[in-house]
Amino acid sequence: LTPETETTAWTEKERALFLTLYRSMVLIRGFEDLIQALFLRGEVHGTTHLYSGQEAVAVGVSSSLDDRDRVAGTYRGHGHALALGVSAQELLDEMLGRATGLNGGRAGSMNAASMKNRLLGSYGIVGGSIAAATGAALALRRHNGVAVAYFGDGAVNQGYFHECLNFASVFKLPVLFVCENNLYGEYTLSEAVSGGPIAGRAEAVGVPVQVVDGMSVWHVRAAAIAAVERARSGDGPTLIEALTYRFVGHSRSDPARYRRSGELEEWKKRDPLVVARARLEAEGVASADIAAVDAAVARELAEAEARGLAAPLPDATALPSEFKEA
Ligand SMILES: Cc1ncc(C[n+]2csc(CCOP(=O)(O)OP(=O)(O)O)c2C)c(N)n1
Ligand SMILES: [Mg+2]
Repeated sequence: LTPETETTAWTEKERALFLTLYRSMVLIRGFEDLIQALFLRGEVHGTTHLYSGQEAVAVGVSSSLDDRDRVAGTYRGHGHALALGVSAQELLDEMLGRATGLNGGRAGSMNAASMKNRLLGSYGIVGGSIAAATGAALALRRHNGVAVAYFGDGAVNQGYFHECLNFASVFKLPVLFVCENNLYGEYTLSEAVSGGPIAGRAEAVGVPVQVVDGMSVWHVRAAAIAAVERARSGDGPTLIEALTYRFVGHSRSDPARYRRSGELEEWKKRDPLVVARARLEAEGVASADIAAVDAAVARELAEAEARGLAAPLPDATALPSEFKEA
């Protein structure tokens, strides 16, 4: 894998693609900052689990997928959704509980789903995404599609993880098991509650593992491309363990005081946006082009905020369409 600072003589097409990936990461970061601000103003109800710091994982993986594929995200799922092309407006309206939201304002932060964007759901049950993707893979293999499950380092101690990896391995299902290892499950260091490394668990049931730098969209993308190719060729699942870090607490009420001293600062040096900007610049992408992306995203989010806050609330007395008789 190429360190971000090395130049590899990108083609014009690559330049455009990589600037798009950068834009997607900037959008996720800006979206999460906006959600946090709106939450503090009492505009976002329920809870939120922000994706800040982990952007390179969803963006790198999504860049390896196409229309045949499906994704199961987690409650930390705003990034999973945006990386698949869900519009910031629809997702924001959903968080604001508006009728114009992705799911009519009824899913909120933790349950967003979008079949048109290949997102099966954002699973609030830890490990639930693993089961959903494994099941989806049974159907997808008929169409040469691939299923992706995002889950955290905490989820590898769930029964789902062991059962599904074994099942997918035996039946050679086309699944990418993407473990976002951000070191913590809620307020607990995963190391303190896990009897052995994550990779060993997958390898024990015949699932190969790629451990990647989860702060580099290029490292994640390269691993995902290889895993997708393996899955589509009928060779079975891969576990991608992306080493990453969340820059904020677990959820809205967590000040993250359990962090070890200096830990956040160390990881911020590998902020996926900083890493990506450095690489883009090293490849000769003009600073002005990068700044233009930043400005365009800021505009998009400001407009989305104004529109979202003005959007109508759902009719609380109307039955959601799924309860109506056909
Ligand atoms: C089955 C189940 N058990 C417990 C919880 C409570 N819970 C929510 S998030 C979380 C931590 C999960 O950590 P990890 O898998 O590392 O994901 P991260 O939040 O770090 O992305 C727990 C225990 C839950 N939602 N579902
Ligand atoms: Mg975790």
